[in-house]
Amino acid sequence: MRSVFKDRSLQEQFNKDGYVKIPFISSKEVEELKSLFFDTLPESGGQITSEETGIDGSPIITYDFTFIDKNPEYKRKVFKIITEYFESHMNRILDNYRPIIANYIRKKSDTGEVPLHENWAFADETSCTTVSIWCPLVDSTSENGTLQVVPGSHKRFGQHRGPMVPWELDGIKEEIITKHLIPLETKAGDCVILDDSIVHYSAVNKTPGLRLAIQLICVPSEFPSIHYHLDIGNNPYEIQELEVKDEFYMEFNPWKKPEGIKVLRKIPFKSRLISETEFIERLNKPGYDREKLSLLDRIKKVWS
Ligand SMILES: O=C(O)CCC(=O)C(=O)O
Ligand SMILES: [Fe+2]
Repeated sequence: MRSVFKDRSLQEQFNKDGYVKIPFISSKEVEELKSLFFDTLPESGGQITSEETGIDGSPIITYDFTFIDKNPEYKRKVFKIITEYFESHMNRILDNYRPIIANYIRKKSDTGEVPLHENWAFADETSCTTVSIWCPLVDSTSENGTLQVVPGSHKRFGQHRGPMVPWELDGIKEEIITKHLIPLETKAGDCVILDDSIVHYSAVNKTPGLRLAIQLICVPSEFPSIHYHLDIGNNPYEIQELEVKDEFYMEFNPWKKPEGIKVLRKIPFKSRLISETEFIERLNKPGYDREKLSLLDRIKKVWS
């Protein structure tokens, strides 16, 4: 498997838990990035509302991410700002990655729950790992809705994830939220680097202050980025793996049907919900990235 980190002990910790927490940017950079958020906010086109997604029965959007802003120019600007500040730090820690999506994540008082989810898949996760660098710009605590994760849940569930692909953990979200998460309290300027396939969540900000954070999604430089799309109306039994340019994420509304994009392969799919018992069993088994390895190992054994 291609490595994520330059440092071996970070890599080992990440392999086991699916995330690491480390110092990232200086307090000066934190303050500048915070100011830049407010300076550019007037250019925001506002968030897509659940009615505007065009999906019947789409739940109310409780979270505030740059990614679902209606103005692509604003998204480009935020991407430029965040990557300028983060790139040298990213290069210091990660082993040759490139950023593809940048978000400011804003939680005003009494708002901002981010439902239990895994981030989408952005590359083939049997040969590499994509990560999110999550960096709060204010101290992030249980009270103001810090990031919470299920340790060791990376590469265990929902391998081909995309906005239109049903998620196998949908039926047990409440159980996971109440029993399996741990909050990662994080100082402003420190970061959590998480495997995009880790199961995570964050609660409402119960403090009067603003909880502001940044997320930068990064993929290995030599890998194309992909997007998994399920056209439920057309064929609910087939996920399309689309090869997309990084620019795709700037113009793209997650609920819109992607058009005119190369289909790399079609993956058979059957929607299925798993029980909490199966969730726990699979947490304790090797991930889908390992299955391929162990098969290879088995072949090697036969021939050695
Ligand atoms: O900022 C949060 O509370 C959630 C962040 C998140 O979902 C992510 O970085 O992938
Ligand atoms: Fe996330």
